[in-house]
Amino acid sequence: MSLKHFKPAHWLYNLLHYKQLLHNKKAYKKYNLHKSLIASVSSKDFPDKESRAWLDVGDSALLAPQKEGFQQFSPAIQQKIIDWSAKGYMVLENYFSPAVCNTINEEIDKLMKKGNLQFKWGNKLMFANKKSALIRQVTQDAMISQVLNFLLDKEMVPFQTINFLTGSGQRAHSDSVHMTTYPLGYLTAIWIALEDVHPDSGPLFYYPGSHKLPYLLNNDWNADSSFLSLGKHDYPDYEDMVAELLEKNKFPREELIAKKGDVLIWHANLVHGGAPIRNPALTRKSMVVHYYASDVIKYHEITERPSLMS
Ligand SMILES: O=C(O)CCC(=O)C(=O)O
Repeated sequence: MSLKHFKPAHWLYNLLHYKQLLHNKKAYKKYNLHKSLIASVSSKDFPDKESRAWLDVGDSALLAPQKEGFQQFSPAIQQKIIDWSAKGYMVLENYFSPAVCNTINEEIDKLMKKGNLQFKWGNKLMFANKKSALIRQVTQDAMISQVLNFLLDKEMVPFQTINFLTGSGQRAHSDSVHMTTYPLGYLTAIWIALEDVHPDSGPLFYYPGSHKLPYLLNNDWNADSSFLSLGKHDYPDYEDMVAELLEKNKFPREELIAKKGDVLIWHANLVHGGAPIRNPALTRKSMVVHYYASDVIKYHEITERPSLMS
């Protein structure tokens, strides 16, 4: 068993970062989870696996126009909100100006040159928001926050950023196995195109409507975790299962050939990934921000670790 599968190593790490776990305290109480904040947590601790988000329980086409705050949005955004329950994503075209995108690209360059930001897991630049006020400011964009808060009817708070210089090449997955909430459904993400996307650079892809699939959690693909260790299956087993599910349900696949400044917002359970890179000479500069609702239990199903929020 490797150390990363050994839960007591997580508990020790959690203890050393205890302050960053306090966000879960109220939510554990609210949802009757009687565990220490440093303990492992997974869907096996919870009584149900259904989203309680209002636009999952009901349909945005019917509910959204009647909701207070809907009128604050432009007619174009109103339509995208109306389509949310059916599609599980929306694209805000031309949202950030080229100048803002350039500033983000320059900031990422600077952080890398100073040695403050390094590639992790291959091509991911993680948590630039913790290193840069400018990146933090982007994650707190007022209009985007209004849209996210409306979609989930909760205060949505940034958890992490991931910057890419090239396509992610990541196979199809749902974020909810990585960043999980109880109740389910209270995560959302945005992806910002920081340059025009070339079709050969490994564009982001997604399967409209796939957010309605049941949430795939550890019990479905890696059930044999014990008190001391995680289950024996590895991440590719999860990806194989998602691929099977997509094949069985015949979801259409769309690639986002985004323009610089476009923003994609996607649902907690929308299946998505990065297409294979056909031309390795091409960059595909982009930034992902994952947001959690502030008042729910936040954790990582795949590693059974509570999320650390700073
Ligand atoms: O940018 C991409 O290609 C995919 C990113 C992604 O899947 C994620 O951050 O969850």
